[in-house]
Amino acid sequence: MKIYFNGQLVPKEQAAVSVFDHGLLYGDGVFEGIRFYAGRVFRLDDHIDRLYRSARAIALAIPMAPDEMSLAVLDTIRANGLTDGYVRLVVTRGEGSLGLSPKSCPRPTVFVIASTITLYPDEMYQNGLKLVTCATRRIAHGALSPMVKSLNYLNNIMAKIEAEQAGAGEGLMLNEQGYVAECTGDNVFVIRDGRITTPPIAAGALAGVTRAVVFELARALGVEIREENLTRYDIYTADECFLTGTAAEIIPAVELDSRPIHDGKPGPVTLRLTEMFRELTRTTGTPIG
Ligand code: PXG
Repeated sequence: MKIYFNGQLVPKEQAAVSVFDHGLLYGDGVFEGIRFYAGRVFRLDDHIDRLYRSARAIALAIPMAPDEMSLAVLDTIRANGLTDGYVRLVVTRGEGSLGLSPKSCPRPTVFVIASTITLYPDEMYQNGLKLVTCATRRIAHGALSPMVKSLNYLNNIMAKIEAEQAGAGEGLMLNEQGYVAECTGDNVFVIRDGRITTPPIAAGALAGVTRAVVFELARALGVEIREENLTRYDIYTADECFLTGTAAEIIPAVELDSRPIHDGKPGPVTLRLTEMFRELTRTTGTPIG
């Protein structure tokens, strides 16, 4: 396996960050998870844009241009001879001395891993997954913007532990006001009376790349879609519910807190969107070359 590491493709064994890297010491850095399908990288530009926005928000100057970063992603995939898989792109504050200040870190660490991904079992796409509401609230904008895809995932990890302990497929996270924010690694949508609704970004959701694709697909289908604050009530009483994410794609959610959503089966709009999404992943994207 070849890893892109600070400008070079190196064997996995040589791709190691320092114990003084602030990405490790403080979770100081940003990342992206990107999928590629059938020799094309899905929504590469959207992921690169978000990476640079996340970095800007934490005052981290990425030492290369976005175009070069895109090429690094493509080169890494090609060097590993892959056509379908998953890319993890990470930029940390870099190596520095002990102490929070990024001033001791002269050069960010940039690495790209291209690998395969274990998908959720097919059964979950056919039958849907169960959600539970987590006691851990989504981090507030005033603490760390949930828009930043940072290396600080403890908030989500705490919620994920709760979901797993409850035997659920995913955990639903609320914000400090009690409105639905998102799941631990996915955005959430409900459908009622033929209209699709998802929480606004300001409710504490990440601006998901897959979320944006769903807006495009809904419009192509002629189905109304909007951003509006949701409470758990809206999910308990929805006709359909689904989650979106780079890893999950579009996956139906059929239960929240032991209450079946509608008839407890994936709904028709969710299934149609899933089909359309799969078609897009097969036919669009930046060629690996
Ligand atoms: N919310 C959060 C908190 C996320 O981390 C999403 C929503 C969905 O965004 P995208 O852009 O993927 O549609 C995410 C994405 C991983 C992994 O390795 C996590 C994500 C994406 C890819 C891989 O756990 N989270």
